Parts: sequence; structure tokens; C-alpha cells
Amino acid sequence: MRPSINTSVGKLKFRNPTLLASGILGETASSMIRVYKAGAGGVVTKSIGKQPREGYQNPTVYLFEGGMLNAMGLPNPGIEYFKGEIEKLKGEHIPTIGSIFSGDAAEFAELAALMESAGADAVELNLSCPHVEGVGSEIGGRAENVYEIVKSVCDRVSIPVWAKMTPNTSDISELAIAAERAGASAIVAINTVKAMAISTELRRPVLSNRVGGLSGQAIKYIGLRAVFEISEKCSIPVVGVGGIYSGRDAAEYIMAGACAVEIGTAVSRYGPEIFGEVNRELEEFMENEHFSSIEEMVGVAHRA
Ligand code: RRO
Repeated sequence: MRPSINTSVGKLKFRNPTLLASGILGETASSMIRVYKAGAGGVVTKSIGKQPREGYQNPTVYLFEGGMLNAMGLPNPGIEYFKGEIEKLKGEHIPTIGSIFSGDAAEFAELAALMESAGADAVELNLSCPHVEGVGSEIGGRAENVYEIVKSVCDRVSIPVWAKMTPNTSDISELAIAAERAGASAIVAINTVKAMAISTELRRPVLSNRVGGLSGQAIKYIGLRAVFEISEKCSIPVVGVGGIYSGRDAAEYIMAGACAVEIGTAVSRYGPEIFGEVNRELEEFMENEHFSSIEEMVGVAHRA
């Protein structure tokens, strides 16, 4: 019998464990519908704030052999406009996780409530963008802020609240524990790793913002370690992100404790078809290794 690759993150069910990560093709309903049709199990939107925001000047992206460095600076059309995109996704019955950011717990709750009323199945709190002042890891790098923000959102909405954690800290599980105590339904790990590239020709940093977030193959083993540590200390589900390009990469994250994964940089490199390929490879791997379900594989590396 072929293995089943259905999965669930808490009470949310997905046809497969590969979700579109926030930040890649997540600004319009039409691009996310394309990604879903190519095989993703669900989509996470670009992080949306209260007001529209242009983001940083170019260059905002630096691609290299082992991954990508970005400092986009949270460009987004603002929640008022974006509610319409969520409604279009729900019109197509696509499992949709609305990513939101703010520098303030009350505003986070307000954004979450707007995502919920537009039809989002869950919200993902961006507590981890590594290069924008006053938001992301600047606030999400402290456990007391994580607790306050997650609690404020959980008090306001009834959809699941996922907290996306920064790896730019000495103890990521401490942040995850704070999110769990505050009522989060799942932990997402990891956002990008703070990094920099230098142009030797121009004798200056490549990115206009100088520092940015590293993603792709370069961070897979950081993500795996984070997922392993968090799932040892927390009892809520973990969603793994960072350097997933193949079915075997996804299987590594699942064995480390993730019940789903998010794919971003590989989508920007290979296009939405990567979802179909990762799922096919994962199914084949499970069949060869005699796993009949994702659930059976989650966290097996802890029992070694
Ligand atoms: O927009 C960005 O520059 C960005 C965000 Br919001 C994030 O969470 N992580 C990242 O690497 N870039």
C-alpha cells in the first residue's frame, strides 16, 4: 500500500506536509493559487502589516550557490487591501495561513482579527524578521515580548496561532516555550539567519540595507537543530523551515520533530513545481523505508 502523506498541524489538516513559506510568491492570491495547484499542501502569505509599505531599495536579494540573502524590508500592501486576497484564496478552498507583523501586541491582535474575519485558517506571527527596526527579531528575540504578543493575539482570535521564531538567539527553545505558555497552537522554526555579503568590486555590502537574512541550503542544519531542540521541550506541533529542496530534506525535518514543513528559497530557485517533486520524493522515501504515514515518522530521531 502507498504511504499517506496527509498531515495535520494541531487541528488543521493538510493534503501533504509542504506549505509555501512566507515571503515567496505570497503577496497575491493568484500567485498562491498557482503554488497550490502545483502541489503545495497550503500557503503562508507574505507578512502583512497595518499600513502598506514599500520595503528597502534595491539590491534587496543576493543569490548564490548555497542559498540566498535578502533584506526586502517587509514590502506589503497593508491589511485592508490584503483581506480581499485572503477571501479569493478561501474561495478556492486553499488552506491559508495569514502571516502578520507589528511592533506592538495590541496591533498584532488587531491584524490577527482582520485575518480571521477575512477567512484565514490560522495566523503566523512574524516574531523573527532579522533586519527591520522595531519589529521581527528585535522584539521576538526576548521571551517576555513573545509571551505578551502571543497572549494578546490568542485572547482575541479563535483560529490557531502559529509563532515563527528567530534563530538569531542563544536559546530558541526558550522563545518557543514562552509562545506555548501564552497559548500558541504551533511553533514555526526558523526564519532567516542574520548575515552579510560584500561586493569586492564595489568595496561595499551587496544589499542596500547592508545586513539581511540568509536562507536555503546554507541554513538547513541550523533549522534541523532548532526543530529538534524545540520539539524536545514543547508539546505543541512544530513546523520546520530552512533549506528544504527534496523529499529527503523534508523527511529529515519530520524525523527531527516537524509535522509539516515550509518551502521558500527552493521555490524562488526552481518554481512552484518543486512542491510536486518534494512530495513525490517523500512518498517514495516513505514507501522504501516502510513508513505508512507522516505521523509515524514525526520525531523518530528523538528515539534513537
Ligand atoms: O521582508 C523581509 O525582508 C523579510 C522578512 Br518580513 C522575514 O521575516 N525574513 C526575511 O528574511 N526577510
